[in-house]
Order: sequence, then C-alpha cells, then structure tokens
Amino acid sequence: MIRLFANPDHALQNARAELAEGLLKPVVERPERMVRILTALEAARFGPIETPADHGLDPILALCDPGYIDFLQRAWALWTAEGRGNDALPLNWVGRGMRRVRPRHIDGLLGYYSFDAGTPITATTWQAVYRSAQTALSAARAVSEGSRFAFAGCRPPGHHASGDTFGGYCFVNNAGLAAQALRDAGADRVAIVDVDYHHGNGTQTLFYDRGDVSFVSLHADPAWEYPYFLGYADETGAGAGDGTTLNLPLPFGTRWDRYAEALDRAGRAVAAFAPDGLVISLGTDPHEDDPISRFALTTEDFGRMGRVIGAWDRPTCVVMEGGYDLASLGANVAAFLGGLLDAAR
Ligand code: SP5
Ligand code: ZN
Repeated sequence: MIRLFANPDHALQNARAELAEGLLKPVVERPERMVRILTALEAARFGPIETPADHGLDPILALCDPGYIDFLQRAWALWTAEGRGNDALPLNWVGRGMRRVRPRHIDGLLGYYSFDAGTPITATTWQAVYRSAQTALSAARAVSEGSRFAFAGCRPPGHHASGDTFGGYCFVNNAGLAAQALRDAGADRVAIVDVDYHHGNGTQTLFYDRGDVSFVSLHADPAWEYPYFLGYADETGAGAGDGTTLNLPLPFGTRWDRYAEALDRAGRAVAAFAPDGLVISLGTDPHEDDPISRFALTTEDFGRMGRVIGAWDRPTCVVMEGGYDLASLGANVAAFLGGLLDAAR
C-alpha cells in the first residue's frame, strides 16, 4: 500500500532562466515535470493523490537556519525594492581570503546563501518551497502512521539544499525534513538513500555528524559532474556520524549492471545500519534520455531499482528530486513505485 501526496502550488516555482554554459538558458526544472509525474501515477492507479496537510513552519525551522528561512521569505521583496522585476539570481560568492559575513544588500545575501547561479528566486518561489516541504512532511507522517510506502511529489526538489544554502534547483531539504519527521515520530534510526544522478550534497551536510540518520548516495562522480565540491568516496561522516555517510560515485555511461552493484552495496550499508525507516531521494535523471545527465538507465531499470529497494523491507518514504526528460519522467516514477509495491507483495 502506498499513499501519494502532491500540492498544485508546485506550479508557483516557474522560473525563466538559469545560467548554463555561459548563457541564460530556459530552466529544466519546470512545472510540467510534476504534471507528467501525476498523470502517470493516476494512469497507473496506485491510489488517490492526496493534498498534503499544513504542518507549519516549525519543522522547517528545526532543521534549517532561521536566518536563511527569513531570507527565503523576504528575498523577492528585497530584490524588487531595487527596481528589478525579473527572476533573482546570485552573481557573487565568497572566495578564498574573503570573509563569510552576512551582507545587507540583496545581491550579497543571494551569494551568501547560495552555491550556484542556476536556481532562480521568483515572486512565488517561497510559497512553492513551503508547500513542497509540507508534501514531504505529509508523506513522512503517512509512513509513521503505518503506511508501508508513501510518495512525496515534491517540487521544487530539495537534496542540494542544506540548512542554510540554496542551489541545484533546491531551497529546503525535503528528504531531510521527512527523515527528521520519522525520527520525531519514534524511529530511532533513519537511512536516507539518494538515487538522483547528482550527489545530494545538502542532505549529506545536514546529517554528516549525526549517528541517527545515515546518508547513502549513488551519483555521477563529482570530479566530473555537478555539484563538484562534495560527494567523493572518502567522505564517510564525522563525530557521532563517523561511518554513517556512504558515497558511491559512478562514471558517465553507467548502465544497470554497474548501477545494480552499487545499489547492492547501498543495501548492505542500510542493512548494517538497521534503520526503522527509510527515505529515498528519487531522481529519475539517471535515465538515458535525461537532457543534463550522463547515465544510461532505462524505464525498466527504475522498476528493477524499486524492486531491490522494496526488498530491503523498511517503511519507506519516497521524496521526489530531479529528472528532466519529460517524455520518460512519469513512466520512470511509476516504474519505480510499481517495483516497490511488487517487492512488498
Ligand atoms: C535536483 C537536481 O537534479 N538538480 C540538478 C542541478 C544541476 N544544475 C546544473 C546543471 C548543469 C547543466 N549542464 C548541462 C550541460 C548539458 N548540455
Ligand atoms: Zn539531479
């Protein structure tokens, strides 16, 4: 049994352009993505798509820096106060030898709280971010109340955002909120497994020194791929979290055979951690047709992935991350969730 959650306000994140290859290009993280996903889920008849409840700001403030959340809420007003009507993007960052101070001007604040120029803030971004967070919290609640599986149709995605930094189309870490919600509802240990093509740097950062939430990620080698500055195999956790982070970087061109080996390693790590709950950061950007990615998984492989993860036999909250090929996106998500359900039969 799986419960599905999504909020129409996802469409309020509808930005124009991101900086890529030296040009402002049309964003790839678009509202049409969620339309495709929900259409496919309805066609697959997994069950009704529920509107998430409002769990308020407290769970967000418990995981994130309140100064950062205040910035997200006020950024558009500060931006338009400068007489600007176009989407907001950062263009300055702290460099070596400079000070990580919190500036007052919006251009300084955008740089202070971000790590790329591909994640625009619009007039309605905060509303979409807030509802996306509530979607993850509602899916986690469904799992903690006994549903074996839940799916959070989150948009914007979250895994690149830490508690105080946006980037990679992400603002608030939805998977992290779900993991913390499972903890708060009584799970002693929660494992997050991230299968998005890109390393979930924000999630890793949030839980790096915690022993109660493990983070395992399969992703393109950051030496060659975004986000470049985290996700290497020698990052294994710190302090109480020593040994609870596992990064499995994979080469361009990775197909199911190689992916399955890494997923098997992830499964052994999850089994050793013995979590009471599992959060999957689901990106479908490992698909062979993804426009910004360089793995070669097929729609059938997402079904295989779901069956493997379902066989890990844990209460599981699936949180949507990336995946940008509109033609295969819905089928990939449906195949993954179908695989989970097959494994639990
Ligand atoms: C959630 C998620 O998947 N975020 C990904 C953010 C990636 N942003 C950088 C994209 C760089 C695109 N370069 C494309 C070159 C292909 N022509
Ligand atoms: Zn991704």
